[in-house]
Amino acid sequence: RPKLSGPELLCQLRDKAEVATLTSELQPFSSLPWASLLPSKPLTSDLGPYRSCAVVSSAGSLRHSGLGKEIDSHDAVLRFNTAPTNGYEKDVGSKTTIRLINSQVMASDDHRFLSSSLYSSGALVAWDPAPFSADLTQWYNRTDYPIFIQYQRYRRLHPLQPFYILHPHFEWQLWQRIQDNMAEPIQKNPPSSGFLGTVLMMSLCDVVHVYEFLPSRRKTELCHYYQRFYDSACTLGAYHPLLYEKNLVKRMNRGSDHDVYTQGRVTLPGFSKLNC
Ligand code: NCC
Repeated sequence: RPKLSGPELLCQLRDKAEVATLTSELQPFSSLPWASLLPSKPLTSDLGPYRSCAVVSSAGSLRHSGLGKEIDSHDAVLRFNTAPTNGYEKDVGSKTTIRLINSQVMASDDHRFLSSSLYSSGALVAWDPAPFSADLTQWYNRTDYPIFIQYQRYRRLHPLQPFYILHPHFEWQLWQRIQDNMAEPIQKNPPSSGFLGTVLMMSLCDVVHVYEFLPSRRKTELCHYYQRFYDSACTLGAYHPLLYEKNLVKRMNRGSDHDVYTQGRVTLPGFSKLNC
């Protein structure tokens, strides 16, 4: 199979990995008593389009980056899971437009998902590692973590905050893009939040800057910028096909290698700006 060029990869992603979220109209959710807690419209019709967007990985290499001002200068900023801004503004900024969280974060008592103010700014988007190509009913009856129970609780406590759930089809479509572009078989686990969020923003923004997904010269074993925990698997991946995701992002990068080296910054075009 011929190796796709950066522009070809971008077009393939645009055409074969469509961001979708659950809506109150969608079966089997529409027949559940709590269906009305789900948004009536998909995320892509409610949010954006934005001109410029920043995706802030949670990598330890953001520490001492001084990228905060640059990150906040974007029209929209996406952050992940429990990544804080308080106390880290100089390196990661303070604006949060969207927070993408995995179902583990919603379920664990440690993260105080229902009560912590960490989750209250911007829109929330949650996802759960659904079984590969399972239908929605199968997934609903056997989620990895109790995403739907926690979703209902959160929505009742914070009814005004926009809150979406990613359609598992999107996870596996993206996974398939990764697999089809790699010579070897990759593990059958969904992409990391980092890759899901990057493609989500490419669907909403004219231009996307991703920070410290491809590590800069600050590359470190420190897992997160906000925690004293060291593990190189955070950057290279274990459960998620992270290394392969990074390989694809590197191929699609329209910025310079120097930008990656000094700022940890990748520049990706929004899907609406592509000429395929
Ligand atoms: O660590 P995590 O990811 O929350 O990081 C968000 C995204 O940033 C990118 N990243 C992070 C650290 C690093 N050194 N390099 C990076 O490139 C990755 O793209 C990552 O996706 C997740 O993807 O949801 C993940 O979540 C954590 C954990 O569940 C949450 O942080 C909540 O505590 C997972 N860790 C564990 O399960 C122990 C992680 O595997 C994936």
